[in-house]
Amino acid sequence: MVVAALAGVVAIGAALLPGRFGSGAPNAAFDPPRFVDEATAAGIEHSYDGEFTFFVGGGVAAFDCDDDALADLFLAGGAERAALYRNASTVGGALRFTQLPDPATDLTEVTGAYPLDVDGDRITDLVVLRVGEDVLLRGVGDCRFERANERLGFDGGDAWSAAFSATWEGNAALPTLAIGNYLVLDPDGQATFECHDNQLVRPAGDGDRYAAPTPLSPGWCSLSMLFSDWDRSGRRDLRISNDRHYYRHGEEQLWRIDAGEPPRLWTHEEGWQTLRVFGMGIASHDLTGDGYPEVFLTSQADNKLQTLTDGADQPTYRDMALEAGVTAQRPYAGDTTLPSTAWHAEFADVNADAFVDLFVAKGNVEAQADYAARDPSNLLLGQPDGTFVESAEAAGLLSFARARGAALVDLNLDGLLDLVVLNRRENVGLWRNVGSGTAAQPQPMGNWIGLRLDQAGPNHDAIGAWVEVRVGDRVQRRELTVGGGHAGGQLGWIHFGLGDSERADVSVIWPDGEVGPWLGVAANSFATIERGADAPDYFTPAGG
Ligand SMILES: [Ca+2]
Ligand SMILES: [Ca+2]
Ligand SMILES: [Ca+2]
Ligand SMILES: [Ca+2]
Repeated sequence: MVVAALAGVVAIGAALLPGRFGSGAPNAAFDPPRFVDEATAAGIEHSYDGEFTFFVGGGVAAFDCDDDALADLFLAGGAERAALYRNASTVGGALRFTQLPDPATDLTEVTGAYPLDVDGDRITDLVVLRVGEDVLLRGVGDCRFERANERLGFDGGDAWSAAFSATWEGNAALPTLAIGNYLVLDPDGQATFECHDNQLVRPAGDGDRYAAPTPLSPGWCSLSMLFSDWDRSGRRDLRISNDRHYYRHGEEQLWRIDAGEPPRLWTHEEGWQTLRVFGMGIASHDLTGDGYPEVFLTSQADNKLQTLTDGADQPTYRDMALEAGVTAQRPYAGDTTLPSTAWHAEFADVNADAFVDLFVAKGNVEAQADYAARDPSNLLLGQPDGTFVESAEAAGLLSFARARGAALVDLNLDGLLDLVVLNRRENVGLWRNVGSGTAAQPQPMGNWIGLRLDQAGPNHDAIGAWVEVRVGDRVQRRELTVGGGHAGGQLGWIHFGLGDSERADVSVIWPDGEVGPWLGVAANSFATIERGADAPDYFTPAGG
């Protein structure tokens, strides 16, 4: 039986294999890295709290708000105040954070937030999602923010919002924003059992203010949304994941977004197929190496991994979660006989072996007896054959706190991706990745690079670009997106693991489709790829 089962796994793995890798290409997965719990020591004391309207949400935004290259954190608080923490870690050292109290950012009723530079002034702003009015916070430097709804003509509405994505259409001065809403609230602010429409917020003409929102109707209780160039046409369509707990006739959605045209849903006649899940989070990554992103959808019980069935002519997907080993439908420890409840999901390479890994945040909604109460988050390590292996406990990440939002981000700029998790009613989980070493002596596992993109114009972070990183004849691809996950995202260094390779070749396909040259980038360095430049601009963190 064991031999037969193993043979089956090998056969499936071979079928998933993106291609034969040539000399110098990474060909072996590394062990799990070690994560050290540093939440309390780092000075963070924060949980996501509140009753029914805060059973969902709980997002983390990770981005640099004081221009020191270290990612700072904005944490949703639900019924309690949200909190902004400045990163005071030393490069390669223990994690340290300092709370920055400020009425502008310490908002209540916050479900999540996403960083992006909305007004193009090169200071990152924050779109804050709330039960009630959403707030656009304009960064003014040194981790200070000011409300900018009026200045930018942004109508934050009064709905229960928990999902967001953004894209730039054409040469617009401002990004197009999509806001995902959950249940309709009655006049007393109590939840009904009817799903609210979502909203598309586009710039008014060529101006620097927003037009009135366009409803994306019907809404089916959205908990994650993502603009992505799924067919590599240069057009970014809006995928929405919806919670079937509250709809009878709804489904997952893909809105076709053509610049200057009204949004419209892709139809079944055009190849979109009905899928009904308890949709909570979206993560996308090109796992099969064909240039098109696979889409991971979190849910209760089985999670989904969608891949295009017949290429990019139509949005027809099949589920490959089982063959890839990422259904993660039950806890690997804890209440192992009950189904899981999954929220934030994120692809990143935590052991830098050049095989991307997948983190899935899990936790009971509140006290749903049909689902696991002790439901630890997953760390699924990518393997050369395209499968994933559960490794959270070996990595030191076993926790039974009810996780919601999260971010895998290198918080101390040592090239090892650290992890922050926002929990319901319990303190934030914060883990420093020490590789194969210890807290006192971290030891890198694989080589890595951290990249930022820079182009002229309002979209200077080049959201919508694809970054290709080549080692040997194997290419990793990442689409730069704003959105997805569960109620939070990050903007900052784009991390790639390189395995044992001492360098990588990097090419950027810019948001307008222009293909940049292959540039050599030395391993274990941070570098900005500026559009038109013939070499990377290396950056050394202070004290690093
Ligand atoms: Ca910072
Ligand atoms: Ca800005
Ligand atoms: Ca990996
Ligand atoms: Ca780190």
